[in-house]
Amino acid sequence: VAGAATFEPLVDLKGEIMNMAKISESGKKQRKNWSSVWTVLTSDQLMFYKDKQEIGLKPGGKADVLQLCGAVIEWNTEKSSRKNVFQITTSTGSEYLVQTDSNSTASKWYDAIKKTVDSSTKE
Ligand code: I3S
Repeated sequence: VAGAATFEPLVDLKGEIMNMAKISESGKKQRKNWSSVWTVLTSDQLMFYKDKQEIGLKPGGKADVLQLCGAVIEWNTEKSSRKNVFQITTSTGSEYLVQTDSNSTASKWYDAIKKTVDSSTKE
């Protein structure tokens, strides 16, 4: 149905552990502090959960929820010495670094997030 909300991810990706550091909040720089998070992608959001048990619970939990509409995703080699780092900048000016040592896992998530950014931005 045209215009109906869908929560099916374009690419089914959920519940993988990655490292995440939020480096700015609404345009304000924050101290980099890496943490391990369970990462879930939906049709228009990316969620970072500290606790696997919280995946699938209603919003309002402790997850970091990024709206991907209007976001930008780019590989980044400057802001960390770690490998396979990409940065997501949301339309509200928050910046997140995401990283995992596995090249293929990082590429898979990068590609899926990019697709989701593109599709949710043109809607
Ligand atoms: O950009 P920085 O300051 O080199 O980032 C490092 C810091 O976040 C560091 O925390 P402390 O400032 O508490 O030492 C982290 O432990 C490092 O992992 C950060 O560097 P990398 O290159 O891992 O992002």
